[in-house]
Amino acid sequence: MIKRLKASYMLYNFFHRKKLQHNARIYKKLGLRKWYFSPVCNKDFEKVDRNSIPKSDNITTVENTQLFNKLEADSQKSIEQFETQGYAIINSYLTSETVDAINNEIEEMLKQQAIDFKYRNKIMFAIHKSALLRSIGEDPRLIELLSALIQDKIKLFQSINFLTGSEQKTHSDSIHMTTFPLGGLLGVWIALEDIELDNGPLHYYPGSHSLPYYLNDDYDNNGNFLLIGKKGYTEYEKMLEKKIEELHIKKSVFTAKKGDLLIWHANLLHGGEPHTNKAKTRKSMVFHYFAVDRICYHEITQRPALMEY
Ligand SMILES: O=C(O)CCC(=O)C(=O)O
Repeated sequence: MIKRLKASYMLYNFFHRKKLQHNARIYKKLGLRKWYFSPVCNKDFEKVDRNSIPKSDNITTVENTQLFNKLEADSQKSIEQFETQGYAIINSYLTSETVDAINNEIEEMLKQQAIDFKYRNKIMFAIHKSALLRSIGEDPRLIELLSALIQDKIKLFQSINFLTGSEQKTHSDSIHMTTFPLGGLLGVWIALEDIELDNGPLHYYPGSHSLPYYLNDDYDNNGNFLLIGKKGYTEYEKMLEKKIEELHIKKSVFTAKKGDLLIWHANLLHGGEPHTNKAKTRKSMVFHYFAVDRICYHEITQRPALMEY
């Protein structure tokens, strides 16, 4: 019950004013009567015109970005179909040496207990501990390409490192990391070793980003004035499973080579396949980016997102 109390999140947020100024500025611009520490969810924006938040100016086109122009034709082609497919793959984005350096860094940080696993097998926010990881997530050429893909200025929000398959059921990141207007998030997934069918590859549903954004409303998880919704996360997963079945959409599996990178759209349905061969690891890294000129929050828990500046 305590975990559902909006007041407990508000108290926590109250002491993180600086990291919540980003949203507060936009609330003010929109005339929303909301404190920086208040709960926030999609319902708050029902009456707000999405065009009242202009997109960032001066964002170059994908074809004019430095990274795009250095890529092989197959990766360029994949990036060009991002808008229709909701994902793009860049083959051999990182060199084998860079990937080895990342894996060594993770191993060393685990040994030093500078980082640890959360939610079973996720190493969260290692970018806060490693300049190397942060420099990869914040590589200006990658940032430029990602910004061009959504024609909005973006900023690295979090990293997740895995040594084993996530085995996470199909979801859209927009239930976890949401924006107003919707769509201001990108995920970047990097294979830190070869990943095959038996060590839990990433899966995704091409084109699924064009489906509606399924949010708290869609599985009766809005809660009330005092409490966030009471439906467990498995209820969300079940709702999506049903939608996928009804819609007959087709799954793809990303069997990746060490250093390959996949970008997903804020609403692309994706997850992790079963990791059946436990003799193997599944080393990978995810970066999530928020569009800086949007309200950034967590729909499922109705918390504003704490942004590092
Ligand atoms: O790496 C995976 O298997 C899935 C990761 C994922 O779904 C996510 O970070 O949103």
